Amino acid sequence: MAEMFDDYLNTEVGAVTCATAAPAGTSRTITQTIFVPPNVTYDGKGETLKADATAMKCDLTAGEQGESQRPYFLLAPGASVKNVTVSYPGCDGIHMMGDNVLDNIAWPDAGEDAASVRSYFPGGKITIKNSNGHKAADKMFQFNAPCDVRIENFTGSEMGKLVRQNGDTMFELHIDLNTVNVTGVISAVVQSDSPLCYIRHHALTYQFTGSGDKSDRVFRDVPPGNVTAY
Ligand code: ADA
Ligand code: CA
Ligand code: CA
Repeated sequence: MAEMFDDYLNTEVGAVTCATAAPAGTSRTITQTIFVPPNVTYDGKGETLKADATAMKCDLTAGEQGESQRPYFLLAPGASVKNVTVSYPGCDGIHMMGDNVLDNIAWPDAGEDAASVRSYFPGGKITIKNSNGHKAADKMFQFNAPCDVRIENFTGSEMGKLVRQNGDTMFELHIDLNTVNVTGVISAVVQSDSPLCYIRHHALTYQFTGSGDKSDRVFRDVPPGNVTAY
């Protein structure tokens, strides 16, 4: 795996800590990305993680949009994380390679993004459930590779976009939003430039910042025929 993702690991992550020891369920500061091996579930047992800003290259300027920040977690294919608070500084959140589940994750103040599938990765089925995310100056969840995404029981506030398919990419992305409530949305609930972005939604509620009709921003630039309510 190290060879396959050599470029990514060297430029984006550096040294990693393998998630082997069982977390104590308290608060701790991390200085390296936590790597969760294939098909392993990391159970934080309610722990609060805080990134050491220097070691993790966190951007502490307003909006925290630096692109060289380390992720808190790197999830190998089939790996999952549950019961963790990713606190400020949010850095580059959680990187997912594909076929991952995030369950009961809180991002009280997301960094550059809260979770993403980078373009280096195969992608696959991604489930984000029973979670909440706040203060994402730009994107909450970012997808740069083909995925089948299910966001279920998610509450969020203050964000540019809940979901962003990487700008100018044309790959196929499926997004299912089930029981999702987002408030303080600045620019879109989902934004994509791809004609192959398909959205299904159920019990989705949203509130935009400012006044005026924002109805064309809910699924921004997504072909209306690709959106289904169920
Ligand atoms: C920006 C950037 C992409 C990618 C993305 C991300 O959109 O242009 O190349 O890095 O952020 O995954 O955070
Ligand atoms: Ca980014
Ligand atoms: Ca990012």
